[in-house]
Amino acid sequence: MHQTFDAALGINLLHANQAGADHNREHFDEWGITCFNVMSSPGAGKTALLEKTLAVLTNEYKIAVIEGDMTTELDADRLRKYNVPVIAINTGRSCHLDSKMVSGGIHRLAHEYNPSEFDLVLVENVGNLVCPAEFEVGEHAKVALLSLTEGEDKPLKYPVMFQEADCLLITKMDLAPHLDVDVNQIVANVRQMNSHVTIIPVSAKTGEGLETWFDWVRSQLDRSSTTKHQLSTVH
Ligand SMILES: Nc1nc2c(ncn2[C@@H]2O[C@H](COP(=O)(O)OP(=O)(O)OP(=O)(O)O)[C@@H](O)[C@H]2O)c(=O)[nH]1
Ligand SMILES: [Mg+2]
Ligand SMILES: [Zn+2]
Ligand SMILES: [Zn+2]
Repeated sequence: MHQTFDAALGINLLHANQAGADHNREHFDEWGITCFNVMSSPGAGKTALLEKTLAVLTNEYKIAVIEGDMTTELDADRLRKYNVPVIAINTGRSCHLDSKMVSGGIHRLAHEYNPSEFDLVLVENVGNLVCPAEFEVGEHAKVALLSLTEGEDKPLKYPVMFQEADCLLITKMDLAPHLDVDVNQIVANVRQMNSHVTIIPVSAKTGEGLETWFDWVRSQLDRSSTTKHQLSTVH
């Protein structure tokens, strides 16, 4: 975790971040957009999951991506193949996206498109199992990935990500026969940190579990459109 109080600036960094996150959330709500913050260690399969997700769900929803990487547009270019707006944010030396960076991204989206046409914004965070979970960006749900190769103990050693997640995908399930890894133990360790998180084992390679993941995404969008409808009938 980062030091969250900057003595030189005299401000609480997490507090300042929260104000930016609230601003982003207000925009998402005003535009009727649901936003997910997708987080994991480097290489757990975030971009692979987003590729599979865009291939199917762009038939049902209008989706945009905010792609956070320290350098390069490699992931952004992978996702542009699905004909969705992909806003690349290079974080430079920062190992997570903060709300100000995402704010820049969504204002660009609003400048180039009519943002009210979008249903879903997927934010791929910088690969890092620690601080992305601390810095809210205005998302409605946090989606964390843990790949089978990372080990059963990670939910215990890096608790914040697992405590904060609304949905936890156990990725690369196709590798299970090749590894000495106990998936039930991973699930038990995640549950110890977070009793209510939705846990979905998936493989972007074989497609295992992806329908369950798509259904979870659909359930989040259904819920937000119900809320939107209720709000609009109140006013
Ligand atoms: N066997 C297997 N490999 C996978 C799967 N998903 C992703 N990979 C591989 O894992 C590597 C990393 O995948 P990415 O999708 O780039 O991971 P990422 O989390 O986006 O990585 P960063 O953005 O760098 O943090 C690639 O070589 C993928 O082909 C899967 O379900 N099964
Ligand atoms: Mg990636
Ligand atoms: Zn604004
Ligand atoms: Zn960081």
